[in-house]
Amino acid sequence: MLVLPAGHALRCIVGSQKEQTDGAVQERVAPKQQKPTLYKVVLLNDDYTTMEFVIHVLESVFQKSPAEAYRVMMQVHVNGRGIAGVYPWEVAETKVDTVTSMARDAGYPLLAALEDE
Ligand code: TYC
Repeated sequence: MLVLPAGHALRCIVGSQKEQTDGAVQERVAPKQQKPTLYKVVLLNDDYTTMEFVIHVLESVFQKSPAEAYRVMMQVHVNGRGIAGVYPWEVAETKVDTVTSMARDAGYPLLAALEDE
């Protein structure tokens, strides 16, 4: 039996079943789920985290180019929030944890959150 964590993206595991018919073996394979459910990692604005630090996070954690990191940082600064990246659940959750610990280590209140696609 395959046990997955609650809310895991991989919900469609049926496995393969074999049926014996007159010596012929028929195989039925459940179609694999094509796309995992994706989640947005959202950065939230605050008045204390420096722009340089947010750019550094976007480049190092979300693999943004310097120009794209600046664009996303300004989007958050002006609109209050912005999308840093879109990932499967476990990757997105790890990115949020990484951003949070980088920010706390540096003494900033920067917040990152997860959002359904
Ligand atoms: N508003 C911050 C400032 O003026 C910059 C900032 C941008 C902070 C994006 C957080 O997610 C953020 N220093």
